[in-house]
Amino acid sequence: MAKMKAAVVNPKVNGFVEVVEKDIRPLAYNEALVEVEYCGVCHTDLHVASGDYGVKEGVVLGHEGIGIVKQLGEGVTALKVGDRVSIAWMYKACGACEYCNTGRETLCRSVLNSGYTADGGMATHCIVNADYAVKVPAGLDPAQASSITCAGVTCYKAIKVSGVRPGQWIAIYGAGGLGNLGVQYAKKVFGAHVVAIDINDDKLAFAQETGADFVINAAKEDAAKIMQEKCGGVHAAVVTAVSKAAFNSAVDAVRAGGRVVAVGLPPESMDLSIPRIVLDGIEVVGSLVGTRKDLEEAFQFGAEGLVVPKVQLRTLDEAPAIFDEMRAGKITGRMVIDMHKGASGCCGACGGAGH
Ligand code: 8ID
Ligand code: ZN
Repeated sequence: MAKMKAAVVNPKVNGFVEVVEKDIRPLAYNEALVEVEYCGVCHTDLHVASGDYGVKEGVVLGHEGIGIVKQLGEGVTALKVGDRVSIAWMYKACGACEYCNTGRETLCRSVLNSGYTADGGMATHCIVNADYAVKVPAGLDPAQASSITCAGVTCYKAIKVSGVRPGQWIAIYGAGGLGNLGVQYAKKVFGAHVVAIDINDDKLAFAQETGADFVINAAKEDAAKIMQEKCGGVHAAVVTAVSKAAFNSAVDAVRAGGRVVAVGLPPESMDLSIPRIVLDGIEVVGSLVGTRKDLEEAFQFGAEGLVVPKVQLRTLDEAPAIFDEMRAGKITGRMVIDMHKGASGCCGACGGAGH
């Protein structure tokens, strides 16, 4: 049986992630084998590895994968060998329920998620369901496409859900892997005015460079108060920060009738003042990644150069170190594993530098 190298969850090792060799299982009906080129490390991978949503020992992490189709299983019509495709959080849905049939497929009750309930893309190889692997458009750099596969599309969709219109104000809480792309989509695609809020000055400096109209360090200042003073409260807020303090602040930062879109996944509860919600007509709504169509759209804006993910390439062997850096809040932009960089079992022709 052919083998692959993969970053898997192991609660017993330091960082809860280890790189192992695994068998590549045979393809089932409508599946394809993808040779992974790049896979970004999302904070959700850190939540999964840390057991925040239950113990997932042995699962291959990763849902920001990009790779090339190498082999087709029986029945595949949607893909051909050589296609460049994504391995996104939505590994596969049922395709038949009320959610799948009403444009809300990410909410399908029998969905499988890459790197959580299905083996994901943080590996040299990954098996995908052909109908759920979204093609990467020509002209989009595959390493940058990896970041759009989760971070980009999640923010793109959340801004759609926020209902913000051109010329209105939106707050993006958390300027990390997701948030810096949220700033770019909000500004360049939706035509909104953008406030970026974080607790780290480096991430805020980057948010400012990529289009934020102004930034606030929530560790030093009262973000909601500043937004109420400077722009009369924002029309919408997208919260990607991994802290309930940011969710609470967002409710205070929006103007009457404003909408708070919850995206970050800290495993805790937020406070909601009932009079604030009722008297000011505030809406709080969750948003989960994006549909295949959302991803196609989010990719296209990347291909057109409107949104440019900041990626730093690393090796698969560095996966445990990347998780430590993310836990310590040290990453600006996205760490992306280049499966060919320093890969053992690589053809050698590139000297480990990548193909
Ligand atoms: O579909 C979804 N809803 C979805 C998709 C992908 C990721 C949700 N997520 C979730 C992840 O599971 C995670 O909980 O979004 C969250 C952010 O993911 P990320 O952007 O990949 O994480 P990051 O790069 O570590 O960035 C987090 C940022 O939050 C800031 C940090 O400084 C960092 O820049 N932050 C924190 I922690 N506390 C803050 C606070 N109180 C804060 N920013 C502002 N205020
Ligand atoms: Zn993610």
